[in-house]
Amino acid sequence: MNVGTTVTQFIIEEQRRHRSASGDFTALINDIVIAVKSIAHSVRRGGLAGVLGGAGSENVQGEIQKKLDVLSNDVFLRCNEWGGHVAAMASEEMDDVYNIPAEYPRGKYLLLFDPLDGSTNTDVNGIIGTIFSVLRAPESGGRPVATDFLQAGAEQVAAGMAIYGPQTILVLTTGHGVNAFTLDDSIGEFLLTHPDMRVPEESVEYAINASNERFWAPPVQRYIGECRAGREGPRGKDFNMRWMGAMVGDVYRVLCRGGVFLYPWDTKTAAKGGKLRLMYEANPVAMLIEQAGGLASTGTQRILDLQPDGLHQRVPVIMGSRHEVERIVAYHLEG
Ligand code: P6P
Repeated sequence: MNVGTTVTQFIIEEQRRHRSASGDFTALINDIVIAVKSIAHSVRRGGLAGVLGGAGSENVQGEIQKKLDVLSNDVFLRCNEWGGHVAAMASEEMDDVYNIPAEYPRGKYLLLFDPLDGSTNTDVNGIIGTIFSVLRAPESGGRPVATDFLQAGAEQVAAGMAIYGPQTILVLTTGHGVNAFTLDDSIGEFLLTHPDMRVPEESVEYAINASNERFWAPPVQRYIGECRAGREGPRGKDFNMRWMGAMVGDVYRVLCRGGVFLYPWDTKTAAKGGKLRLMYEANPVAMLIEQAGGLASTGTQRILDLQPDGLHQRVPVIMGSRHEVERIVAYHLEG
């Protein structure tokens, strides 16, 4: 009986096809996958395991941490610190860089992650997920510092996200397209179910938190207004709106059937630079979207070109179907 293509088999076969990285990379992805499986199990247990509700602490963002935020962050650290593939880690939930304990060897990659994206959904059984990004560590082999992480998103070696929904799905890119795997609980393996995902260039769906409309810049107000005007308006067709409160869920829908996801510049979050974090949210998801043929912009700049100036830097995010993002960027250029 054919088990199907596991993530490990896929990565190894992809490396053979592209004569790329060493087994070190495969082992790193395997450690990340184990962390995702463990988080998925805790998410599924929820109230049965006493992991819902607040942790009674705040993260570097000043956000109240959920118990699952803290648990997921700890799982990522435990699963990735010992293998000798990672030189250091950074997370939405930690102020500074996490250096590998002295008893373990340092590896050649930097791992960044949002261990639980959309965690305000945890207590209402909503969609949540994990986002991760892989960069190269300094060749010096020394103990990385925060500035070593400040690489443009275009430098990412790999990026991915897990969606904890009706299925547990892992979406992965190593720079050669985007593939998604579904967790088969009966054997505890992610199996390839969505090969070579492509974002349709056209779409009639947009995802935005519409309650912020009064805070948006005019180009976004114009674009969303035209979508809302439907067939009677300048677009001449009706649009649909979705908003899951978890970027991983909205972006996975965009990968499956097109659309545009926006958390644009607004006067409400302008002082902080935006809502979404560049290094471990926008960059990895932008790599997935671009590798699937879509576009990812701040509205005026390609996200993957941005030179980061801080580990927890925030940016406006507009990403998805090529023609829709191009239209929004054009509206920004018109002012
Ligand atoms: P709002 C989750 O907190 C997150 O970072 C994204 O995953 C999500 O798209 C967005 O914020 C939701 O923001 O303002 O609708 O709560």
